Amino acid sequence: MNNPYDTENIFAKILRGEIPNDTVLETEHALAFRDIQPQAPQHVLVIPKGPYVNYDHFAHTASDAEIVGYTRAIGKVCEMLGVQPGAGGDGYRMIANTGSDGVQEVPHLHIHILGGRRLGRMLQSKT
Ligand code: DGP
Repeated sequence: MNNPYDTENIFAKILRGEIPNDTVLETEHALAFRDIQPQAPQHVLVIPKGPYVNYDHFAHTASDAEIVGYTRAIGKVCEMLGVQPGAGGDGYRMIANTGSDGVQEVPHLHIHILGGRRLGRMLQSKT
């Protein structure tokens, strides 16, 4: 599996503090910040701090501590945004666009958490 990581991608620059961001949460293994082009009232990106291109790269090569830390950070962000259905929220959508078919613009793993409105069907029914 070949997942070359571009250290000049925009999220790498955010992690290095070279570009500002609207931070929601920072932990040992993750950073969450508001998307610059929000598509819902709540639109937060959660990224691991390590150099992972996409989720399958992360799942195959990250340490257990990174995987747990990243996953817990995603859960914490959902809690902070008040979108958890089990805690009175109205729900949310998690998206990880990956590669060319997934129309991934930034080659550093990021999960979008979107909420605050009805988001419609996941995909238009084209096959
Ligand atoms: P995608 O790779 O297609 O999942 O989308 C990348 C997202 O990243 C897109 O919603 C816009 C967002 N984005 C791109 N550049 C920046 C930036 O410099 N700051 C922030 N906060 N978000 C960005």
